[in-house]
Amino acid sequence: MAVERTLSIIKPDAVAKDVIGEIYSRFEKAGLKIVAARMAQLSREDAEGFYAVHKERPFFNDLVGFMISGPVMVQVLEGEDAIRKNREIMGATNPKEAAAGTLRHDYAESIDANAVHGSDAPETAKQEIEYFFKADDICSRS
Ligand code: RTP
Ligand code: MG
Repeated sequence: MAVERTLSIIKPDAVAKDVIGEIYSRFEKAGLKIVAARMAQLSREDAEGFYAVHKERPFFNDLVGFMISGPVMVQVLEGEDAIRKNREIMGATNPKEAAAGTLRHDYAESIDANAVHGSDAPETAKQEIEYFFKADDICSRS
């Protein structure tokens, strides 16, 4: 299985709950190494650009409003099968459907305030990493 990189965001709800450390611990225990990280207060423009793929969806405005409601923690995770593994650790989009032991089961309030984001495919991972980080800001650890 190839070593991959994926973009992860700890959303404003989970930052406000002070569970950054617990979420990082889940990543590390699963073999996902943090190779770049920064906290950011996204502007409306930043959030709209990041979620541009959802522009026509009915939840777009709420999603953008939520993502700018407080600081987020953005990180690049590196490891074998990192994209799929991170999605597995995150759990289903709707926390009511998320399996026990997943981040969204344990830390998310609702489908809007759902604690974490993770890239869903290699192409989106590449685009999303480039959205937040310059190549020089990422430290390879594999
Ligand atoms: P994410 O992109 O944040 O990792 O989440 P995801 O892949 O599991 O879900 P996606 O379909 O990409 O949707 C992005 C975010 O939009 C919000 N959402 N709300 N009210 C709704 O029906 C609805 N559907 C999606 C969620 O916060 C989701 O994480
Ligand atoms: Mg998504």
